[in-house]
Amino acid sequence: MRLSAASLDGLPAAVVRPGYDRERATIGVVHIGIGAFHRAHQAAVFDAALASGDNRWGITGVSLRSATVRDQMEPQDGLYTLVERDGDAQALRIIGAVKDVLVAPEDPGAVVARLASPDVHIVTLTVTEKGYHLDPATGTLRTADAEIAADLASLSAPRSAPGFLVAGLAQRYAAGLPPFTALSCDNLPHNGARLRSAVLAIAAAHDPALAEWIAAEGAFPQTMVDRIVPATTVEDIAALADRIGVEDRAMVKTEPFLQWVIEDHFCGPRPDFAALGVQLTDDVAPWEEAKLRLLNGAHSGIAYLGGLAGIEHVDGFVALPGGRAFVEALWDESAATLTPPEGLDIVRYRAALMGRFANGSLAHRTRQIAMDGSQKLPQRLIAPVLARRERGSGVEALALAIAAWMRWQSGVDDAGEGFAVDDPLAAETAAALAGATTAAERVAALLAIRAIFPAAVAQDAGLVATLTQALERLEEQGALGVLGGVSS
Ligand code: CS2
Repeated sequence: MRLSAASLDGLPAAVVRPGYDRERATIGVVHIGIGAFHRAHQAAVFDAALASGDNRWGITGVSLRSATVRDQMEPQDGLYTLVERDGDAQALRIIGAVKDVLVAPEDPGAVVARLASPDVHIVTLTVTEKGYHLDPATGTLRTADAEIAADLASLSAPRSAPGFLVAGLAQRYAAGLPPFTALSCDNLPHNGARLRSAVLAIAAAHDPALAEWIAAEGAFPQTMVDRIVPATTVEDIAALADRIGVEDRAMVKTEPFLQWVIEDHFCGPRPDFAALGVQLTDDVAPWEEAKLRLLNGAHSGIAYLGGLAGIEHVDGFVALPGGRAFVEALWDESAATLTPPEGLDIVRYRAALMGRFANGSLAHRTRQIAMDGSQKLPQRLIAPVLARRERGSGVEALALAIAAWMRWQSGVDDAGEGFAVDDPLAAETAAALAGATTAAERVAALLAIRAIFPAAVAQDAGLVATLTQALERLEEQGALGVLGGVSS
């Protein structure tokens, strides 16, 4: 039997159920990119808004590519279990906020119509870094990407996330409705500003008056989102079924921690975010920078070093003395580049982060984090490297993380096992490496990829030497050998 509205009553008493009438909830949110992260993060917050008695925040989820999530959720009436794991402890809560899921390629017009609904006030996005089609190093729109080229030519059947937003906003404009607030919830630097510029570029290509209206009336607040959400496995689904007596193919597993910081700039209604534990602030940038450089920066270092060494999960990496020492050393370097916002104590933040990484019940795969490194490196690792070089400070740990990414691009791990490099720029990194025969040549060839590395990196001879040395050591000793020598 599947989880559904009909099976809710039979669940064990310990499972928390939606404490509100789902039928009365109207759809005030459209979420683009309904993967596990949204279901574990923003949807849990909107679900709490509904439970508080504000029935405006039901969600339409949109998948831009496959029908998988719709096919998992529809037979379950949109219900799914949020499994919060902390060591041996586990809390189970059924989320009822998602009212329906639309698969964009099946019916793009239905998505646009939903975006133009007068009830919709907020559009959230988790389409991953590459879903914005921006040059990772500079943030400029990649107009040659097929989806963007298509949306620039016509919006009759949009394909990209920003294209859908423009089509929905165009219908609202024509109907005399106000725009919605668009909330990027991806780990991009200045995510609101980057989304806004992509939307304005596409809008301007179709109708300058529309672009002006969006620029003047719309809102694209910057956000920082944080919750570790490993991909669900078949074992997770089987274990939950044993526990609750029904099968839930849309379940998500996560940690107890959840943080959402939003720039206080909306152009329409919103839930009482502060009452829901969301931080509203005038300046998200310092929160975002701290999170990207400490949490995500360490994650990427762990992903490539751990991946090369054949370490499957994040907790396994930080259980190694050399692994933990590497993370601390990277944090020492990156933390010195931050201006922490009021209310963020970096020492406590680091200690809490290490505890989150060590959570052994999450099984967060290094391979999952290793995906799309070209899109992640600039804000996580390259930005703090450049900030330190400007001050003449050392970058040993950060350079080791970048060198591990470089070695990862070869598609062979330390045991000689081949794997596919899962990255939108994989063809470019492979082409760069093809003619290079030494570590120095490999570093030079990869640093020449301008979409990832600003010219300042290749021009810094000292930095190039540090990266080359790190890559040589990884090639000679393997990641475990190098980590064995790291102490903090
Ligand atoms: C991770 C993030 O996969 C990755 O790149 O670094 O998804 C990370 O788990 C989240 O940003 C945590 O908030």
